Amino acid sequence: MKRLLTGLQPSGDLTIGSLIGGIKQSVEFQNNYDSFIFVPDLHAITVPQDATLLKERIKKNVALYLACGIDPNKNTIYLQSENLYHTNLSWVLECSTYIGEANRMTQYKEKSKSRENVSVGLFTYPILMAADILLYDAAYVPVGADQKQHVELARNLATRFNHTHGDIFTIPEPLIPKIGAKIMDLQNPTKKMSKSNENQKGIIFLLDSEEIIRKKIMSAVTDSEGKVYYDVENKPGISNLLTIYSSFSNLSIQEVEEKFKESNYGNLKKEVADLVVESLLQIQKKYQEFMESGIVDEVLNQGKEKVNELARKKYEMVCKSLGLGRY
Ligand code: ATP
Ligand code: LTN
Repeated sequence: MKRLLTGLQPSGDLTIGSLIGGIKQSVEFQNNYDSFIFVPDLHAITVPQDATLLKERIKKNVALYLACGIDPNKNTIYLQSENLYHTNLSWVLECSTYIGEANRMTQYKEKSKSRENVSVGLFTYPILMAADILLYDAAYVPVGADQKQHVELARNLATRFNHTHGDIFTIPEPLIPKIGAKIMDLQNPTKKMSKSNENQKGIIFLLDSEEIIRKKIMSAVTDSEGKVYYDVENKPGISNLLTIYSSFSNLSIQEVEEKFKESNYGNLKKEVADLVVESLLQIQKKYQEFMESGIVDEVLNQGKEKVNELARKKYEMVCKSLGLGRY
């Protein structure tokens, strides 16, 4: 069975963007692939984090994965920092990454623009991501559109390494959702909804209360035309709402457009809010149950043991091919 792997940074609370771009695809494919889902906590510290909050978020994220439908019997679930081979392999890959290709990563350019003291870790983060993927021979990596370039870097690094050192790594492919590859900020619909945005009014977090979700959706920025149809370029706000509805209802964009073609913006927003509230309240109920049970530690312990063993084998192959150590 081919392997599928993804991770969601605990750098902020998870949003409906994280659900649609990352988790939903893993849930859909968990019956068909050997699925791995992990918490890339080392990625989160590429920017400063509060230790207490980070620790809480790591547990919350795992409980949220489960609440969103990730089945612990069908998935290997683990923390990146509990497997030292991720950073070991990352170093090896850094040594075969060209400065030029690392410099081309657009997310780094974006994220470093708005900060003063940019860490080297933020710059090398895509290489650690490549290690996360290549360590386990993942064939497919479900991610939102913003992560496509990083998966492409992982492909290039794997291809280069294999070319020089033998057939060591599987070449991974990104799986980008057909609908919802980029959920936009409700207040600024030309910008990705991102959990680390300063202004939280445009972001729907998975754990937002019903009242907050409704408020955020009802005050989403739209346009003045008054007609509901899908046109990302000229109607980014309305198109985003249609996309959100489509992702939560599993209807196609055309079906959603048809459903709302006679609606005014107020009605559309209300229906989107109803659907999002219904879905998130169900997730939140399950989330509470998982947080209160001991299941999070249980699945993480199992995952830790399994992935350390797999990673050790792969890392030894890598070392051997490079002449490192005494293999
Ligand atoms: P940050 O802003 O801190 O970088 P993020 O919100 O972009 O975080 P994650 O939550 O770590 O990112 O992303 C998890 C997965 O969800 C990734 O595959 C990412 O591409 C996807 N994702 C995140 N936000 C969106 C979005 N707005 N639309 C679609 N996919 C998204
Ligand atoms: N960089 C990703 C999170 C991430 C990831 C990964 C996703 C880290 N390692 C490996 C898929 C596979 C993000 O910021 N969303």
